[in-house]
Amino acid sequence: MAVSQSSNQAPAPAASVAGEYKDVADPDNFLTFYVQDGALVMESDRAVPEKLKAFSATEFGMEKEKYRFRFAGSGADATLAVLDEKGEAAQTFHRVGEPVKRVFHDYQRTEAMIPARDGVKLHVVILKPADITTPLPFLIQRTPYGCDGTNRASFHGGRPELAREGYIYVCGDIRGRYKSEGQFVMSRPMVADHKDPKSVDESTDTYDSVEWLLKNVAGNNGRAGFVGTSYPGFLAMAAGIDPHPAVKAISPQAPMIDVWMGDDFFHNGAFRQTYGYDYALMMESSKENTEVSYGKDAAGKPRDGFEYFLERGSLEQDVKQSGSPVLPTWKLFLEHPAYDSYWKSRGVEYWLTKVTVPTLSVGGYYDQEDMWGPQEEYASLEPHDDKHENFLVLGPWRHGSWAATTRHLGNVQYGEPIGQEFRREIEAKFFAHYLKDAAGENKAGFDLEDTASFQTGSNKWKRYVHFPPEEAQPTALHLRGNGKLSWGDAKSAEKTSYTSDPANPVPYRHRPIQPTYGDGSQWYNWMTEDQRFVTDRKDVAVWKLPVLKKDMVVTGEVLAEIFASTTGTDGDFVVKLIDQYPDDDADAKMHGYQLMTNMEIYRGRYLDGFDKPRAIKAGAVREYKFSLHDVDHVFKAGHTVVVEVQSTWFPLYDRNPQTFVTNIMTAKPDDYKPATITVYSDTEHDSNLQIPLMNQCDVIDCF
Ligand code: PG9
Repeated sequence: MAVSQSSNQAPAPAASVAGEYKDVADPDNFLTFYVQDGALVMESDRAVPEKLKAFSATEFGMEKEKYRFRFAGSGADATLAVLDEKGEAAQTFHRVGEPVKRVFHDYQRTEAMIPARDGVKLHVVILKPADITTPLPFLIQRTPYGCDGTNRASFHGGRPELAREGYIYVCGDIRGRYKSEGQFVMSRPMVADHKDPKSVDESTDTYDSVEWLLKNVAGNNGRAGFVGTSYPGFLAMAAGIDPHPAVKAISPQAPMIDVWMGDDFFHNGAFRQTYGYDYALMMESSKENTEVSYGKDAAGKPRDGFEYFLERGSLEQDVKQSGSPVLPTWKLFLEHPAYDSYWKSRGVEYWLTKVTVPTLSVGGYYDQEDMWGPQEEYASLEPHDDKHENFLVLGPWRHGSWAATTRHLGNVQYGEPIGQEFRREIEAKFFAHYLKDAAGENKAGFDLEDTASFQTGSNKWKRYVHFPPEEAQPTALHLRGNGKLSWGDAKSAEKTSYTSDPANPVPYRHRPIQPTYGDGSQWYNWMTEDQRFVTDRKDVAVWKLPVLKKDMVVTGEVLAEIFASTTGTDGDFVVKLIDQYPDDDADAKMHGYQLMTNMEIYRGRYLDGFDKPRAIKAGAVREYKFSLHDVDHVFKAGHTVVVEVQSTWFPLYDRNPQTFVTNIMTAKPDDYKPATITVYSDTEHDSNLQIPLMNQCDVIDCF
């Protein structure tokens, strides 16, 4: 490549490398390079234009970033390697055309401390487009994760479509976090008595923030929208509870709705040991995020979380050996393991009794943290949706991964950049429709009647006038003897037994297990991991249907109805619905792959009510009925349907001692005992999964 030298001898960029470059591995990712004022400039959909420093004739980089761009070849044959910190090529791009310049508004950044009704001051960063003169709506995100880094580049980087549309973007630190005053309370209960100036919660703080912004930020159009993912998703939901009249649209994305019932900290009473321990440590050790470590092993390598939590035992020991004071949320876990008023007061579902503002809930079928929240939020609001303002978007995303522009999740390919499609076709249009004044492409384009779902297996977007669609027929898939599944129920008594030993629990993902958000953590994609790594264990009971002759389309909620006994007096039930790919699948990575489509756990002590932990009578057959949540999946002809039941899922969930103790959080080593679990299949005890079939006749006629 020919590169001319500038007068100070630094290599100057060559116009010959200018162009649009496409990522070889991720074909929806592009980078553009062009020469401006003698320097090479890089921009992309998400990256605001930045001048690059020339390190050599072919190597350029950003001042503050460690990675560099290395060009080779020229013109139509030019390639680009993005080098990581070690100088190794992490990504390769090919030149595909002339440079493409995007729209980047000139966002001006200011900060303010907003007084809440009780005098506590809440910190916000405000980004206002200086290049748009018409009044604009507010787009607000409130967060416990810190707003200091919010600027023009981060807005374009995180939400490129919304940044391009032009909003007065506001990031607010919530009470007690980062630069806001007051006390942080994890999943702060809603009190929502807006008439009492002393009573504050996230919805009143939201209300006060909107009120102040309307009066103090010139050039607003009197409307506000809220967006956020996960904790900020919960905060976006809070904006819709007794909302400020200026709030015209909210999009709670992966919001937690009830952290005991089915989101971050417990699922049906089973404690999420790694997540509960790690998250409280991260959030409550200081006002800012703290890094979590499980220490090093004898060889100086990071410890495997599986061993770390197994050795310590119960949460009480985790806390004692942490070296940290007992943090407020740990205390809550230790003293309130059951669903009492402490947890109920944190449940947002109790407040969702009307659709106060247009609401776009977004959730991932593979959300490892808050899969349940968005599904439950939509379902709670739906009966009250007289004006068709309750919308749902579901797709095969992990926690928040609709923000990315990729075509796959872990090993599973979807063939389209579904996150980008959602952001462009639904999210950007939703906010423009409800918040913007002027008619424009996005304002006019919002056409979602109710639900959009990216159906896996067929890998197609579907739209439903209601979710689940009326055509879906809940159909019993029976767990028979000898590892067989059948659509017909058992005529004779059949059963399946396995022994579960808390000393040797089933890992929930491949080991080693890193701290949740630690270096190299494999937490993000564990729900799409191939289940063959545990299927052959003796403590995992497995049932299969014969290979499917026709596609089986499953859309809606899957329910587990398991009749089982245990030789112990307490126990957990994990049920997994799995799509087993054929050995000759077109995608070599998927040969024989066992992909979970639905999964959930239930803690047996709560059979009489989540607030009433009781011992189970040893040997008695009991019914365990619980939701495996929504799905929209085509089990393709040639695939096999598999169901697995097991009683440990460690260390995601703490181990159940399997002998009843008053408080599992403080269980002693001797309390943990093996137990034999028997799953029944007979006319009285018909263990089955209710599968919402869209093409029932096709499927049942197959056999
Ligand atoms: N999953 C996180 C969280 C939300 C709410 C409570 C606790 C944790 C999050 O990603 O924000």
